[in-house]
Parts: sequence; C-alpha cells; structure tokens
Amino acid sequence: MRKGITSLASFLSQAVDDGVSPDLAEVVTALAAASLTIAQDIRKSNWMEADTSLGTVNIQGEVQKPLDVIASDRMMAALQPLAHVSFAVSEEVDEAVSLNTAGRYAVIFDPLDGSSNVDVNITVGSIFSVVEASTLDQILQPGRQQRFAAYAAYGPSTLFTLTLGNGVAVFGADHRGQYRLISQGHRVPAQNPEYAINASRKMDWPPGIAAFVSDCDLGETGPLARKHNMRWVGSMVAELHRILLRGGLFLYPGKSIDGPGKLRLLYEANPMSFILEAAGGVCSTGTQPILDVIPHGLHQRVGVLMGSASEMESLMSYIQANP
Ligand code: AHM
Ligand code: MG
Repeated sequence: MRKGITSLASFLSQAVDDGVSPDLAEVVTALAAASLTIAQDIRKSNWMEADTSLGTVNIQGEVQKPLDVIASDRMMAALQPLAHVSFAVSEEVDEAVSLNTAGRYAVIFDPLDGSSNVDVNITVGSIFSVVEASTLDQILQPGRQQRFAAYAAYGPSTLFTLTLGNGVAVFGADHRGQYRLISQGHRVPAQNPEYAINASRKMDWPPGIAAFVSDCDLGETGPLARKHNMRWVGSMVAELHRILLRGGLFLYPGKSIDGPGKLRLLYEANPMSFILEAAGGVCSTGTQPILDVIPHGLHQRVGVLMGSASEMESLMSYIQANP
C-alpha cells in the first residue's frame, strides 16, 4: 500500500500523477459516489417493498424490480453532467444512451447485479466498465481495452473494488459514507479447491465441465486428489469478491463450451475479468480468454469460467480432454 493513500480521492490523485487521465478519474469518482447512493437505496429497501415487480421487462425478458430501475436511474443521473462521457450502457436499458457528443468515455454497467437476492438480504452489487469510445460502434471492443473496471458490493460492508488495468484496490465505505482504502495489490491465490456453479443446471453442462465437477466431488480419492468445497450465492459480485480474496473458481458455462451462458459480456464478464486478471486470476469462455472476445451486441451473453490460475489450468485440461 502506498504511504499516504487512505481515501479514494487520494488514490485517484496519485493515479493522475502516474499518468491516468484526470477525465477518467472524474468518471471513477462519479461512479463511486453513485454506488454509495445505491447502497443507501438498498438499505432503505426493506420498507420500499423491494420484492414488488414493476411489471416491466428488460431486453433479456426478465421482470424488472424497482431497485434495478432506481439503481440504473441513479447511474444515468450521475453520468449525465460529465462532459467526458459519450455513452451510458445499462443492463436495464435496451439501447446505449448518448450523453455528450464530445465525450471520450463510454460507461457500461450492471446497476444492480444479483437483484433477486435483495428480498432475502444477501449481498448484491453494481458492476462498472469504462472504455474509450466516442461513437456507438467503438463501444463494441474487446474487454482487454477497458480503461477501468470496478464492482461495488452491497453486503455487511459496502465495498468498491477497482482496477485501472494495473493492480486491484479495494475500498470500504466508512461510517461517514466515504470510501477508505482497505488493500492494494491483492493477488488471487493460485490455488483453492473451491468452486461455484449452479448445480441445478448440470443437465446442460458441456462434457468438460461435467467431468471436472464430477471429479471435484470425488474428493481426495479422485483424480484431482483434493477435497473440494462448493459455494453458490447466486450473486456474481459476492462470488467474485470471495474468489479475489481466497481463490477458487466461478463457473457459468453455456450449453456448449463455445456457446453463450447466462451472463452478459460487456457489463458482467468483461469488467470482472479485467479485475481478476489484474490480480493474477484467469478468465476464459472455455475456448478463448474472455477479454479477447470481440463483442457484436451490447447485451450479448457469454460462457464464463474464471478464478485461480492453477484451478483454471486444471479445469481447462478437462475441457480439452472432453470436447
Ligand atoms: P442478473 O444480472 O439478472 O442479476 O443476473 C446475474 C446473476 C449473477 O449475479 C449470478 O451469478 C447469476 O445471475 C445467478 O444465476 P442463477 O439464477 O442461475 O443462480
Ligand atoms: Mg447482472
């Protein structure tokens, strides 16, 4: 941790001194502020009837909940005044929203990921990606070119984990609602025999995934020779924060290894991959690094396999052996 850096503001000021664009720093500041407001909205949601559907559906065909929409609107309002933001892309809005024609950065976000967990008081989050794009077409670029990625985790603590492409920093909201630096330069442990997958979809798993999980469950006497642990929160932000801290795997494959899964490339898979890879993790679709996928649509889905380097190596060997 660099001496003297205690707040998000001082972290960003140091980043600007190190060459990060002040315009980008301004965007990051606005995203962090919006996440603190969304955290308050969620805290109030017990008496805001969070489980009452608005009755509208988003482009994925999913029923939108009030908090999804509130969080999306919060984000739009936070980005609107920023002269450097060209477009805002939200999971909850079908088309990209054009903000400033002279803007240089497009901000892509899932305003409230895992929102079905709000009703039952489980950690949810917001996921953010910033790319350089002054035209609509330029938004569709591989994730490796992201300039910034972050997630806010709304759990027992409100956390804001970010990368500018070079290391990961974790901030926590203090009692005054200011983000304070918790850790910097964290590395995903290369090994941890713990995997996260929605096992109720096993009938649809590609053969390599099915073979790997089956061997994980054999424990010490199986070919993987280790007792494995399984976790499934159903909230990607919570899942990936756990993996950032203690390692393991997060898997949401499609029905075929090169097919689309449930999760969205631009505002779920890409930003999470940018963060995990900046901390030494590995993220793949099963056939290529997630960050190399050339997007063709704003709401495109992708198969997601990510986590500890050594565990991913083991998983990939099963995928190659079970085409
Ligand atoms: P959402 O953006 O509609 O909330 O969906 C994404 C969430 C992820 O947070 C989580 O990993 C996954 O959906 C859980 O899916 P499942 O319902 O299969 O458990
Ligand atoms: Mg989501």
